[in-house]
Amino acid sequence: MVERTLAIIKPDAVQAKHSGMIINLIELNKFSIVRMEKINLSKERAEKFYEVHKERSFFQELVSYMTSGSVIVMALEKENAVKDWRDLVGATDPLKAAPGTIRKMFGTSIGNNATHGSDSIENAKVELKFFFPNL
Ligand code: IDP
Ligand code: MG
Repeated sequence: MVERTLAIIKPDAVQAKHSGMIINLIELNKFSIVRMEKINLSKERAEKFYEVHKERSFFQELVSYMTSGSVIVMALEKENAVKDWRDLVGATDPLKAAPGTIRKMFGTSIGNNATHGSDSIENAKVELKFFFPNL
């Protein structure tokens, strides 16, 4: 089924000028970029986006990281986009991520892990609406 998912190039990867290489991987893997925008998240928006993690010990660290610089948000489309994008992104901890994944290549720690991907079709819809209400 053709699906859409939300991708974010996180501040560490934007700052390190890895966005071009990440976008190249997105296209090499046959995703279509339906929308793309470079933005700065406010503290309030970052807290809202990661609301499910608000009780976690790393929540404030996560919010301060996600507001530390620009992010690039994208709506990606292809067959099985949600799972395929998570697979390309790799495990949360770059040290545990498989070779060839974005986090293995560009992540530097479990927090600074270069990219975000929606984890289910339902969450993809919610997350896409959060950034692209008119999609
Ligand atoms: P995911 O991005 O692979 O779905 P989640 O467990 O949903 O991983 O966590 C969301 C984000 O929170 C991660 O991508 C990472 O940036 C950050 N994070 C997760 N675990 C930790 C941690 O133990 N310390 C610091 N940041 C973390
Ligand atoms: Mg997650």
